[in-house]
Amino acid sequence: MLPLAHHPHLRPASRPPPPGRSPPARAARPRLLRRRSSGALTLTRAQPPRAEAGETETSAAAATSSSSSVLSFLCPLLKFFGGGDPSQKRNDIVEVATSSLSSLARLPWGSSVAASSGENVSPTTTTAPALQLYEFEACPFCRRVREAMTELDLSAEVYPCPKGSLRHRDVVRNIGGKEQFPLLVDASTGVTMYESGDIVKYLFKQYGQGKSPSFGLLESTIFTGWVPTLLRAGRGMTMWSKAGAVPAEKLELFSVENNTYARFVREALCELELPYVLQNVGEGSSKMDSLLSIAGAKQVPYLVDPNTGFQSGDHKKILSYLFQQYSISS
Ligand SMILES: N[C@@H](CCC(=O)N[C@@H](CS)C(=O)NCC(=O)O)C(=O)O
Repeated sequence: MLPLAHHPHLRPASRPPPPGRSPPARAARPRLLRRRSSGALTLTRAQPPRAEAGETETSAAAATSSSSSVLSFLCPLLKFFGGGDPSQKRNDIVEVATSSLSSLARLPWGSSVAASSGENVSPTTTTAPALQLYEFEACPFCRRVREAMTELDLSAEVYPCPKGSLRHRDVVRNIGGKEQFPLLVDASTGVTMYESGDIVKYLFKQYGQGKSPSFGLLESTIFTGWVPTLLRAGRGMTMWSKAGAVPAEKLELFSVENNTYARFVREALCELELPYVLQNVGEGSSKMDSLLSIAGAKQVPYLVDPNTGFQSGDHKKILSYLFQQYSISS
């Protein structure tokens, strides 16, 4: 299936793109059933699996709604404090310290594989995963979904939707009628859904081979989910004002959700609104050998840009490459 952002029946954007930037894509709205879940709207074409009996639906819903309100206050504040040009030279000590503390706050989630997805993925630039995730890096609810994907050893096409997004937010509105993140599209089952808790349960039901989300994953968002958002001062939240054109081919990132250095690269890809294939390679991943053969080492982050041939496992080189290559001036 074509990624939604590349759907052939796309309408022109309501906002003009900046120079050198492709026009935003609009996907034809799929036929969706609507149901109420946890007080929020979930959209689905096929009925997603129900939550396991005994799962803490109510507490997760309560946690979700209170953390939503915390964030609605936090996000504009972070934009104020965390503003600035993400392409500028950074203070390495502050960067590594804040990202390491973020990783600590999210232990033990998103580091290792808990259940094999059974996904037969060969991580090459030609493989298109069936899962499409519309998200932004700083969003704690999106983080929970990426953590679950790491635990399930799942890869996904990521369509970053930072604030100020020129393309992907339009696509999300067209699919589900509102800008809410995360939004998951599973092309292999036809399921399309909002609500991070529902998405995590769906992924485990569909790809977890009987396993459940790891202890506390669903409930943890209210406690420490916001910590990386806060510590990273809004990095991976807002589109960079000089973000340039989108390349023909998706970039490919080997990443572990809770890795200190992989976080920097995901933040940059988000700030540039660059779609990419996220190859989650947590500890125990079936894709480790492929990473070894591509990168020469089992290390993350590792970025491959099929548009230019750029490949690197050095996060500083990757950041400087991305902000140079994909700025308006390039
Ligand atoms: N209950 C939802 C909450 C999702 C949510 O509030 N997401 C925020 C981002 S953290 C959002 O979509 N905000 C709207 C925006 O960014 O425009 C979930 O768990 O997925």
